[in-house]
Amino acid sequence: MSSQDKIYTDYFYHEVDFDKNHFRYQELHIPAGVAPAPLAVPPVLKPDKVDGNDVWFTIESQAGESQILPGHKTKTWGYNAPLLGQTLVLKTGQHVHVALKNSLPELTTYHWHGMEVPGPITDGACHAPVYPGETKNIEFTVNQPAALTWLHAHPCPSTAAQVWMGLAMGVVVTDDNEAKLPIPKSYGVDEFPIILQDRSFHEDNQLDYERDYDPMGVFGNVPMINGVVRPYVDVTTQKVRLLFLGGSNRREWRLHFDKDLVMTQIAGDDSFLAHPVKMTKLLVGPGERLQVVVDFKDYHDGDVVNLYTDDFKLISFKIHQFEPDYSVIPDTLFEPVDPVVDRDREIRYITMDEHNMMNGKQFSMSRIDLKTEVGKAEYWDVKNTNTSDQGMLHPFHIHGGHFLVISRNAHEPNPNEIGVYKDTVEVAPKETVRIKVFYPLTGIFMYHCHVIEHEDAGMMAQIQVYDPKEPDKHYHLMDMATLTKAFAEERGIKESEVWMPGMCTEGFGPEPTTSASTGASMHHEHHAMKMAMPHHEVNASSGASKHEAPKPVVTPHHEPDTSSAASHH
Ligand SMILES: [Cu+2]
Repeated sequence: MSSQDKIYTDYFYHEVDFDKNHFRYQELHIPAGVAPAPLAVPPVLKPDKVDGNDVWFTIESQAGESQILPGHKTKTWGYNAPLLGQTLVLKTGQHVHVALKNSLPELTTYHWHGMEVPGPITDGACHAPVYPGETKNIEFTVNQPAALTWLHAHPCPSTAAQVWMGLAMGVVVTDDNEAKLPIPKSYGVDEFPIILQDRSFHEDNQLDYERDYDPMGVFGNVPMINGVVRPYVDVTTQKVRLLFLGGSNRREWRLHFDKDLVMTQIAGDDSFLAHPVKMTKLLVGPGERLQVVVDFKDYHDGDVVNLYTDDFKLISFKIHQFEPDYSVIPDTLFEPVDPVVDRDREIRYITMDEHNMMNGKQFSMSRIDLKTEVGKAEYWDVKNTNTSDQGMLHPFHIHGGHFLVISRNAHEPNPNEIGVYKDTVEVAPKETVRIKVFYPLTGIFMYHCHVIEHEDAGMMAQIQVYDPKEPDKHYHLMDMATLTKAFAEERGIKESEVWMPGMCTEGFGPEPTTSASTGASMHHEHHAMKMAMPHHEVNASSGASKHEAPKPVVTPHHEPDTSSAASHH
């Protein structure tokens, strides 16, 4: 029996843990007057220059305006585009030179999520700021299998705010293995990147992240799929490959088609699956990428097949005439290297805890939490310690490397996470996921929850991956004082007025009384942030301005408040 004969019909997670059951969950809706529109397919970014195996690109962060809703355009940010970006296509083996240009009014960083690049500068998290008007150059060799990875801003603790404005784009790695596979691969014809996001729009159709801020994670109430609210796809081939990217700050996408049309998952975050997995339901968490092939053979010219998240219609596929396609997805797509873990190597224990902590601590840019030798695989047991009945799925992500999922609570992992390189894995409340981690390159790398508000607020830590010849290599690291000063100068305000969503860790930021933001108010509370509030205290969607919102609950103690409606973190 082939692995493809079995069809899975569940999301592999318990419904009680889904974000829709959470405090302040926002239902999606289509605002009045939004007409169906073709799915935008980001253009492929053209290189500045190609010379043999070397290729040069410029990626420019820029501010612009986008017609997302009828009426006023929305002020947005993007890469070589007003919103999101173009798609960067790289080939395994290429040596890539990138000029990172910042034309935004404030500092940003360029993080290669899923790419095996050295840290901390090339990796592009908070230690690698590019200031307004500056261009910085990086280079790296692509040394990983075909995958959809992505580039996004990562200036912790303002990552979420910049991604919310639009700083995210697809980075597709191709290789010889993919070229040989009989799967759809005509970009924009039968292969579509699908960046799944949600946003809320305020007066004049503008985004207002600070108003929407919620340390438990920000939901938007309008879908934005490749920047389009109500997209359709013209299907002109029998088989179509969809490259889903979980680009929301918080929302999980629970995808399924009309009549439970089968999706054949062929790839995960950082590689193809060893063997394809057929399913009718697919959960895409923040930061994750999952590629599926759908076969429209039972449909005809004029039919429409819809893709939903829960019961909300997300994308319509309009079937046109197509040639029959007798190709068969092979039983083996990829042969992952399964590195050996040295017998004396100890298991690492990582916890994602309430109050946005990791291993009981909030993130500090200047603290190295772990050290490991480059190229040595090791097991990590990643545990979600949420115990309240509203505990969330936390998508655990590592920079700079990849992992194999070994087990969940000592049982088999989900079928679609076997034999695939991943960098982000959903961990359910009270669950321990064992992963086999492999860092191929040296540097300092973050690992964190990819609910972006959680990472900004502290559910993040750093590992130094060292060469044994240089175990104590010193890196120049960013710090909150420098970051706050830079944002103050760029925004023309005092340092004490700088608001960053998750600047909780080192005691910077405005006084609690001057801001309604739950996050800002908690900055001074260091390790005692109270992430949970009763419904009547703070309502992120109330529309109250930052000077009118009710005073958030701040508990200057470590003890969880068991009377609270939801103490997730
Ligand atoms: Cu989280």
